[in-house]
Amino acid sequence: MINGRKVILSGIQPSSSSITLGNYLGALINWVKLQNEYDCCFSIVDLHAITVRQAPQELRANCLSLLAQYLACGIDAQKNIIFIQSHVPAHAELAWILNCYTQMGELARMTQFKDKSKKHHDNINAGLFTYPVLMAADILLYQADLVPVGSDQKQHLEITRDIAERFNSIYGDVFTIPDGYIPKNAARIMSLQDPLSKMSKSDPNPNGCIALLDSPEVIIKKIKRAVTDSDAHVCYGEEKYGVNNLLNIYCAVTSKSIEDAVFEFEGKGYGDFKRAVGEAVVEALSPIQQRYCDLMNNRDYLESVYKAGAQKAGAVADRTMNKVKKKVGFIV
Ligand code: ATP
Ligand code: LTN
Repeated sequence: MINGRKVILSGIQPSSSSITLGNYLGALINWVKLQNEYDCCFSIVDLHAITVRQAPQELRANCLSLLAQYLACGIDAQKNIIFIQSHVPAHAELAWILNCYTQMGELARMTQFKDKSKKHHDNINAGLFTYPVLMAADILLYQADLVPVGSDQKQHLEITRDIAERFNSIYGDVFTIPDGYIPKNAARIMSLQDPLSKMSKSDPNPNGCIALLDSPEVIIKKIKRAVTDSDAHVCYGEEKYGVNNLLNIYCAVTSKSIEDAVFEFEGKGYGDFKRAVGEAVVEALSPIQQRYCDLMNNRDYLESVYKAGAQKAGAVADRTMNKVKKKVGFIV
């Protein structure tokens, strides 16, 4: 609780110039829904992003752009704490302490570590390995009750709970034990080119992923080229991974149920279906893109948002940090 209200914390890595439709539907769209009921902290997790090599100029630009994307999607800078992770030193500080309460074996089981080590076999750094501990620090610093994320983050939430419970069992009630908030339909949006793998910001094949900032023409084209199957029947089914994914996207952006969507496309081919999905995505993203352009023309405003965010987040984080340091036995 921050002001007697339950707390939410979540974050996205500034690892690309635009977030994906997966990030939007899996995470951000829920942040917007939850911001009226909870005290929310939304972070741009740049410390996490450097577990993969980033060009400095691009990282700086991506952070500012991601902030504008948060705001353009409807995150309210007055109601919420929006901040850049590296602006609050307590994240790195608590991550170090929690590293000493986390087992190598626990971290070695993380599927994201295994996936990313395969993708970046020339840079399997220690940060990539301890990435979940930093995420645990992000969450526990703010005593978050709820963490809205896509289903790929389930395992990281479990290890966060384990670390918090272990720490509490030694030192008493220091950390709130957080729960995940994972959407039903859009928990895992898949690549349009390989519907067996997750749509991801850092996918080298741009056709697999729809960026929030893609133009209407590009969105329509990418969906038209999306991998489906030879069955030509719009329905939800086993092994119809591509069609299932498009149905999930369609339902998430239009708020329709899967049954209604299947009924709507009865007797229609994949061409009509893909056109409708493309148009629905364009309609959902266009107003966001317009707001994004306006915000990017107002750098002073963006700067004022992240500066105020750093101050507010820092104050909350320092309270937890003080408690932790005393419990561990540091002189404070
Ligand atoms: P990267 O490609 O750099 O690893 P990413 O696109 O996987 O990044 P993150 O910044 O790691 O995205 O994740 C931000 C949020 O978006 C997390 O809550 C994550 O669960 C969610 N998310 C990411 N990809 C998807 C997806 N394909 N479907 C649903 N949610 C997703
Ligand atoms: N690990 C997440 C990004 C992330 C996060 C967080 C999400 C870092 N810190 C705190 C929720 C809460 C990812 O890789 N998608």
